[in-house]
Amino acid sequence: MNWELTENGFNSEKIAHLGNKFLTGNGYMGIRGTLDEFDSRDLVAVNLAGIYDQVGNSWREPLNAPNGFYSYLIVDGNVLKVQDNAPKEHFIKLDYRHGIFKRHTEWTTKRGNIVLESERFVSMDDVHIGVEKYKITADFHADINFLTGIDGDVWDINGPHYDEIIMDEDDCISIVGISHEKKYHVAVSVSEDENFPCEKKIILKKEDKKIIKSLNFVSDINKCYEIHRFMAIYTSKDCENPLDNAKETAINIRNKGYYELRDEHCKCWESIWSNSEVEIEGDDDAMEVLNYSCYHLNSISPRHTDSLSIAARGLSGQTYKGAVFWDTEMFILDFLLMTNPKVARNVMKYRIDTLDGAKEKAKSYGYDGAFYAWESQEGGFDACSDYNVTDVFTKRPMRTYFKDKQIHISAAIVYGIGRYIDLTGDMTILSEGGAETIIECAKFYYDFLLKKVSGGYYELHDVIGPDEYHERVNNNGYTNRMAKYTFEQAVKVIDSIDELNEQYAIKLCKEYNLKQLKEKFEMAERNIYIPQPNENGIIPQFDGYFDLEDVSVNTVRSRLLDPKEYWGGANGVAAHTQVIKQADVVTWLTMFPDDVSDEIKLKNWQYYEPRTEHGSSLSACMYALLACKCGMKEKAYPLFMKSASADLNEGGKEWAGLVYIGGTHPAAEGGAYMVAIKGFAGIYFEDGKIKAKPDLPKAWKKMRFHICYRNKKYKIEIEDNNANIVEI
Ligand code: IFM
Repeated sequence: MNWELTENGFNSEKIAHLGNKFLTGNGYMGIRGTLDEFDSRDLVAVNLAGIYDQVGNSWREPLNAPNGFYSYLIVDGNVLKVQDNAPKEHFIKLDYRHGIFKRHTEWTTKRGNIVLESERFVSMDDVHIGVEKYKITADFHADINFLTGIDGDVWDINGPHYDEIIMDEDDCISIVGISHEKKYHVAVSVSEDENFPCEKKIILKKEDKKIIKSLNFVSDINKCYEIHRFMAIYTSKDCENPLDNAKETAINIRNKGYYELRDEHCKCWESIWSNSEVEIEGDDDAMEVLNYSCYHLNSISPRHTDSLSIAARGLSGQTYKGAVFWDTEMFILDFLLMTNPKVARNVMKYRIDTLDGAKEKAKSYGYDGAFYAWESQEGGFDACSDYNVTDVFTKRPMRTYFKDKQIHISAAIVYGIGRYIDLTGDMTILSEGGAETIIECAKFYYDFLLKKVSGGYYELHDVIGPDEYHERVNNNGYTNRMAKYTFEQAVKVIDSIDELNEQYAIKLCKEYNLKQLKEKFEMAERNIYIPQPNENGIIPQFDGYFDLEDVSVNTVRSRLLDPKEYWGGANGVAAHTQVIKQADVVTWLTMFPDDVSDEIKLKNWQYYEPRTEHGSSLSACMYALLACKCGMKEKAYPLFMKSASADLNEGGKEWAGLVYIGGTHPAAEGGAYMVAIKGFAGIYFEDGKIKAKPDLPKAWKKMRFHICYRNKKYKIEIEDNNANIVEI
């Protein structure tokens, strides 16, 4: 399999897309696949995980660090930057087996040709470091100034976030940015090889927000000059004195040198792949897109801490406020559980540790229990604004209700904890706050319930389901089903209180009247209204759904007056129709396939798929998974490919007006993994065992992968739809 992506030529229109596609990351930071000479205008970002800042009334967003990989060439007085000086030859590559970004650019000048090659990575071995190697070769005696430095003029959506930029230079150069709201210090230091292979003159310049070293030399003909740079980043969330740490690290790693650091980094990637690589014989395209998806998930998995989650756009920038959505639990978690359960624990621990934020949010709406943030940041703060969309016609902010009404988010947390325990067998998470989290989420739904006196049912009104185009509906089937599941889980936890850590169990008994809560939850679980299939076998997505206009997605699209118009909300083109944004009933039936017969599953798939815009990258994988369950692998396959290619192909939504909304799509990538493993390979877990009912796409002759389950690792091979599962 080819573990390399290549993009030939330079096209300024592609800067945003390639920045995502060629991203490198290590869970602590992500560096967009941009060129050395790019700056904030080209969406350069060294995006940091889990550290946020707010300027004025704008959205709070994650911090981008000053860019320590900034460099460019001046040859014979001419600035060689691809944006301004068209290269003779140019390509970039991503080795996604090892997360190494490479560029090769050749310019022709009046006196001859000059080639710049570079290679960089952010280390998997030490998440605070990044290293870059440059090679400069000219076929004439070029008068070269190689300018390298740190660019503190950071790309922000709602910045600038650094009120103050401090520059420092001794054995290395450094910039410390001090953030506006929280006064976080973000320190970046860069050292370089001391053994430069020629006479050189170094001039240090500080211009505006950049600190730049100029290495000036005259090159020999066709001699290759190699320069290595060593970058370290620390923030005041990591340690007391980030500048000291960054400087010390940047100097220490220089002693190891580029190649040793690269070897250590590659070893870490090999070990990561020993759990997460998926081999598919007979379909190289599928194998490549799937492993490319795994590459992204591996690049953003937080391994360096034990309580941090994954943002909806990974580490590709500030889009979606760098916030954590239900994407993590419902789309990404299975990948983590099966390939790196420690990280799975970490992301669930983040939810447990942000329970207070969720309780605060519930309280602010007058509810009991825990209502998790729709867009969660530090401490569980909900970053989602009341006006999350701008109307294209009036240019006014539109009132949206994602934050107030997507109550299904709390159930996703409960589902995540349940799934974690099921696949790892690790009950300790319950005693570390997991039990309380589940109980508090159940309390929230209990308080939200409305009792229909006549029918004796309990209902959930005024909500938004996964299909965000229909706001403030009653009895969204997915939401009600997930609430029912939450009550079930809460009852289970209360029943197993004796299995928890003794001190923690005593605390819970003091805090709650568990007997009373259990009775309430049992009654709610029994009586919550779950929409049933109609005479045609179709489950209404919410009350009154079938009364809406039944038109095709294309008809709805043809009614748009502006291509960027929002389809949902009060006046959206889809709002009064049955056209939905993303899998909704289908998500429910995928999560709980035993709720209905196979015939009903199929009927619902067939009804809803043509009515789905797939306007969210989360949609395709859910349809693919249910298609697999309905024995329709041929329908599942293109949806699987679409999900796995979310970051490979151009054409995704990248801009909303002037706001960049692009970035990587971890949920689609996690979804693609689920389709391959749970869908085509048919892996499921029952009675403490891994079982499989494979139904591979026709071209897939063999499939090989490893999964972790209950503290053990298994090698799985599938051939002729037979699975061989061996513990290793
Ligand atoms: O969580 C999703 C949501 O379901 C659809 N809009 C984008 C969000 C982040 O991926």
